[in-house]
Amino acid sequence: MSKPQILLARAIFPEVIERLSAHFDVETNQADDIWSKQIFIERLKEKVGVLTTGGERIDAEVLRACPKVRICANMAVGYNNFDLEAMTTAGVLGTNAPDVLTETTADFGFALLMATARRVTESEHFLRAGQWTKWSYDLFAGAEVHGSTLGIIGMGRIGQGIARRGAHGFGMNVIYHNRSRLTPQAEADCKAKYVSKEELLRTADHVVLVVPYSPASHHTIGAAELALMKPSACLINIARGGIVDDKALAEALKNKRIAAAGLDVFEGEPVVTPELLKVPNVVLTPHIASATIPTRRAMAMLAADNLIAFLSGQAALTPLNPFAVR
Ligand code: 8YV
Repeated sequence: MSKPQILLARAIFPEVIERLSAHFDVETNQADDIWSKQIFIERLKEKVGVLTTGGERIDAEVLRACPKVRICANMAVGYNNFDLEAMTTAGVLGTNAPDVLTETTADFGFALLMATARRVTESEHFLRAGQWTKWSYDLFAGAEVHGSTLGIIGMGRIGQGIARRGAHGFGMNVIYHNRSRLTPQAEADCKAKYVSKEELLRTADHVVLVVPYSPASHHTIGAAELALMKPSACLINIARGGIVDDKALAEALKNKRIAAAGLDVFEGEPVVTPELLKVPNVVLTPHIASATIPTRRAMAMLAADNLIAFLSGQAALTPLNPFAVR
């Protein structure tokens, strides 16, 4: 009997392909080509499932053109590349990859905060350019991290991981804003106090963004919000491009409206707003917050396990729209 056909949209760990190949007839993309939507549709047409990364959009057009597809397994916790409503209407299951990346991503959020506050990359560029001729008392003086106020917008699993690092590791005063308040126990675990978004922006020394992207969270931080922040504050975005108005941020950094920013995600990535590339007080990384080999392997394996479970008639492990299923 022939095996069900699935598609892997991007290059992936060989051991994940091996695992999937025991169950499916697998079309891979180990050359890691970035396919146009048309090519993606061509490849997907005859498949019942697909392993996507955050880069492949699954919308009504794709679903109409590929009626055999039953599951799209995202190798990412964020799933704003899925039109979940269209998927539900079409009876297609979406799954994401939560939990396995929480601590790694929180580590990186903290790394970006540290690098931004203490001007790590800016000072390294200076040194590499041969500009370091003498020590001076204020050379690359940055912002204090320990004991400062850490404001977290978006207090899901990753936000709580960052809060724990700040409160327990660095003695920070943690405040947060979220759609809903944490339980008293969860607040106590990360020593975090719930405040309004406005109070957070006005009082935090460091603002870290960890909210999922949706039309409602588009430009959570724009010119008006930047205007509320302390001139000495740092802004960190490890959430999604589009949560911050990158043009407004570049302007705020240029005018020293805020001290610095650390960005792992961008509007229109992998293209970066050119104005951001011109300002020195921003640390820029190419969407690598979950990028350790064990974590990326666990994300890919979870996506693979979702495909295997669902397509063999069992419940998916991390479903997003479990009632969609045909
Ligand atoms: C992924 C991410 O690496 O999980 C997410 O939501 O942003 C990253 O960890 C990226 O989306 C590629 O799948």
